[in-house]
Amino acid sequence: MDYMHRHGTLRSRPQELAPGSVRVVSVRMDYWPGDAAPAESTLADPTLAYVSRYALGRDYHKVMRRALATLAEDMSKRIGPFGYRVCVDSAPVLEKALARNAGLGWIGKHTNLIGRDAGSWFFLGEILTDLPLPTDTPATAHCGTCQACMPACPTQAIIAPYRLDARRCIAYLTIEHKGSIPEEFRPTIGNRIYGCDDCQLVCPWNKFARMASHPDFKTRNHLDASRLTDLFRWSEGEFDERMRGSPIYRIGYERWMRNIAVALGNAPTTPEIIQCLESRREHPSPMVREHVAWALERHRQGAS
Ligand code: B12
Ligand code: SF4
Ligand code: SF4
Repeated sequence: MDYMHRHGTLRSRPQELAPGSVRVVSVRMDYWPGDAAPAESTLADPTLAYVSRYALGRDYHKVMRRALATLAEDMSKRIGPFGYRVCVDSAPVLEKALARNAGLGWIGKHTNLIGRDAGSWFFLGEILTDLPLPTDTPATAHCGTCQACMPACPTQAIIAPYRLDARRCIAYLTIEHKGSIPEEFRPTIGNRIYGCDDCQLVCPWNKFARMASHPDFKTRNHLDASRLTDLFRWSEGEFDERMRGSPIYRIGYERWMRNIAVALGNAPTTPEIIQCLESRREHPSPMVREHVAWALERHRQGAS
């Protein structure tokens, strides 16, 4: 995530990103897929792959950017042309701080934004504009004495309330991190092959979360409850074909195989799992080979 450094002060000064901007229109878009198998049941079965709820459907960057562009066009039809720039997950924008100041919610102890009426299963996006729109009142915080997310984190990444050590977070380790996953974290990753939701699953405010209404967030490719062995058998061509249009496509086949190898190392020792891992022992990628060897060694030692 060296891009965070590179952007310097741009992160706190959106007007440098889109010259002339004086306001940010901050928006939420719900992504919880109502059609998916319950998160808890997939997490509880170590032979299944757990994919973070936000990544079960199509890539939100495209979906949300399109929706924001439509919103900006609608606004210009009503009020005439104005200057704007649409952002979704753009590295140089502090999206949660902006959303809090726009009144959309508060930053919870797990460091995600929570809305009283929406929980936290939503994405954030912005329209930076030169329109001098009226401003909203920042949201107040409502974690209170609750700390449920902190002990729920499998890798103890929430090192203090409101403080995340990103290097420990499974979302970082399985999505952003390019190299070998540090061995100390592999057992605690469990069956989470892409991202992690545990800190949000325990958050009491998510009883107010809403289902995604956008059809692009419907579950694709049975990613809500696929068998690890089935996914590990995909060729690179199958990965490209099935994951095109998904946020998972961004990590590429090698990291995908690395992550599944770790989960297979944490799965119960069965002839099918051993055979599946053995079939990748000579994988062309040294990184995949190393994770496969680790997984096989775990089974040999009876650690799973
Ligand atoms: C880097 C990043 C990550 C990193 C680090 C996460 C983190 N908590 O910072 C990793 C890879 C670990 C990650 C994981 C996830 N991420 Co992420 N991530 C981002 C990204 C690109 C930047 C966040 C960032 O800048 N962090 C650095 C710290 C310093 O900033 P901050 O936490 O945003 O907030 C602090 C600052 O705002 C500061 N602050 C307040 N005012 C000011 C003023 C100034 C001048 C400054 C300097 C600072 C400051 O105080 C805040 C509290 O510490 C954002 C998109 C974006 N552009 O914002 C998405 C984003 C935060 N991620 C998102 C999601 C969905 C996730 C995951 C849930 C994905 C998953 N299921 O696997 C997990 C959640 C993990 C967790 N518990 O946070 C969503 C969150 C939506 C929400 N409801 O909050 C975002 C907003 C993407 C989006 N467009 O929707 N993510
Ligand atoms: S996403 Fe998972 S690993 Fe990251 S802080 Fe939340 S519970 Fe911990
Ligand atoms: S689980 Fe509790 S402490 Fe953590 S973010 Fe939710 S309300 Fe706040």
